[in-house]
Amino acid sequence: MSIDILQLCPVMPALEADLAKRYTVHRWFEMKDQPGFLKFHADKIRGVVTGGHVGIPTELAVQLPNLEIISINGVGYDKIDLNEARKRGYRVANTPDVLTADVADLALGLIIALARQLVLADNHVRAGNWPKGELGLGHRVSGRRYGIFGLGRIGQAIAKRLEAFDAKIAYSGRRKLDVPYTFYPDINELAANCDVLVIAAAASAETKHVVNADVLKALGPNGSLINIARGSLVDEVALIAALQGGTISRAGLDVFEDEPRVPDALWAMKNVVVSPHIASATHETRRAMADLVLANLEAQFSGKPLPAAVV
Ligand code: 8YV
Repeated sequence: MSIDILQLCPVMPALEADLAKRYTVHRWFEMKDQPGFLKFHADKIRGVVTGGHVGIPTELAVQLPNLEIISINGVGYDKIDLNEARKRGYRVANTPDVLTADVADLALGLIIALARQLVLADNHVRAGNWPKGELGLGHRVSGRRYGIFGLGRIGQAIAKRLEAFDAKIAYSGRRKLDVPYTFYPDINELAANCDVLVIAAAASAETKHVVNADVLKALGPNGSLINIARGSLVDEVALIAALQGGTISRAGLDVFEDEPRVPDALWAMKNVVVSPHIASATHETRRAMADLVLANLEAQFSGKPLPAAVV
């Protein structure tokens, strides 16, 4: 008998096809009558497939009495109530490691795009402005001071790439690690001692708005902020004020507090580069993530250990 899966958000077409081959998939995000679906089919659902940026609202999870596994197409599990999972005894699995390189690559992309004005330069040429005027000078990427908040798998991959740019690397995190970078226990100190502050920590109650007005002040008028982690780590209102008032110089952002809403004030600024949460969005990585999503489901339904269990 086919196993019923609830899919909470779109995933790459190849994963959609693979899921459809193996399971009966119910597409929650396209349903016109979600309460009606739950009334008649909630007890059939044994698995949920969702994105890291979507997770599952607890009020939905509690309505799935036979849920066995939430398989996340992503590494972040901040939008999932792990206590509820432990209490109810269903599993939560994610896709770590396979996306680390891509996310680190995008961090470097944003760093370079911002300092070297790549987006403005592209617009300048496309608008036919090259013969008419100067773009203005950018800033050097190599040899500068970089502060990484969160030196986990992704933070370390960013540091490794920055080493090739002769960067002076410092970091903050839960604890000092055995790495050749300067450790600052406090993010304010990290911000005060770097030119580019890179946010690479997981979202949690502890890290919510960890980048606030004080941290931005410490980063200072020549400082840049890069965020490839989660929007919730940065107080967006404080960030907009800091960019508008010259408290910091620039920001490169792949994630936002209320996605997919990007505040107009951010779009309007030339010293900001934005991307639509694409850090893991390559064919290669999304295929590897898809394989892990499938492997986690497969393991659960055949009683084997999960390849990437969170709970
Ligand atoms: C994805 C992510 O954008 O891994 C995560 O936690 O946020 C991203 O990789 C998303 O989860 C795709 O579904």
